[in-house]
Amino acid sequence: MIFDSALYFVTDSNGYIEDEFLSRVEEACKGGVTLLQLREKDKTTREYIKLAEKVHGITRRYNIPLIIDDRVDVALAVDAEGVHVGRSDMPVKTARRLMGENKIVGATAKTVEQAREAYSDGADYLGVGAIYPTTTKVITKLTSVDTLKEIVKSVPIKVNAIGGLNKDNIGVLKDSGIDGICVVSAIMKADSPLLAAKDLKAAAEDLLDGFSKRK
Ligand code: TZP
Ligand code: MG
Repeated sequence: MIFDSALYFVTDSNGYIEDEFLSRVEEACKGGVTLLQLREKDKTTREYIKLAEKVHGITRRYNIPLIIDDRVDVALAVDAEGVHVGRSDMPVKTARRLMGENKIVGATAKTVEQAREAYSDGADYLGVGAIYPTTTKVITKLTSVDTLKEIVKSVPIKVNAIGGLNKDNIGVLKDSGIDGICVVSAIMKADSPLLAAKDLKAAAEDLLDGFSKRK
């Protein structure tokens, strides 16, 4: 599936009542997000599916592919456009087999070796980070921009940077060869997710201008 990962918004519903969460998701879509991941860590399977159906209703209206974090079963249940698997989730190979060739499978990679393995196992894109320390609840280590650049050079699939990124600090990624940025709080916690997404989109386009090699 062809997709644009320039501005990849990873959601976090923590601290929001559902209506507020969904309206923030919609604002972000309106603001120009190109890819959206629903990332839920504490929901039951039933709750995850219910929320994913609602989010998919929104993303479909904006033609934005929906990626489900961690859970192939939830992705299949709501016919999401893809799934993202981390290092302790289902192996990329298995996720690819279950999702089929026409869905997006994303993977986390923190080293060149992990990146090569994810690519050969069938991943369509890699999330690499954390580039900066993050306030989002996640178990992660920092990945240097040098490692990010090595990863970009070592695989022919899209690579997105993640972790503590905002419109004022993504300059370090200039000429890194990445295909896009992933953000959680820069949009999720913004006063206006719509304006935040707009600003980030412009900043990302500026950053990626001329060198995104895998469109
Ligand atoms: N993986 C590495 S860092 C991170 C994830 C899921 C969280 C990024 O969140 P934020 O708020 O954009 O720093
Ligand atoms: Mg995961």
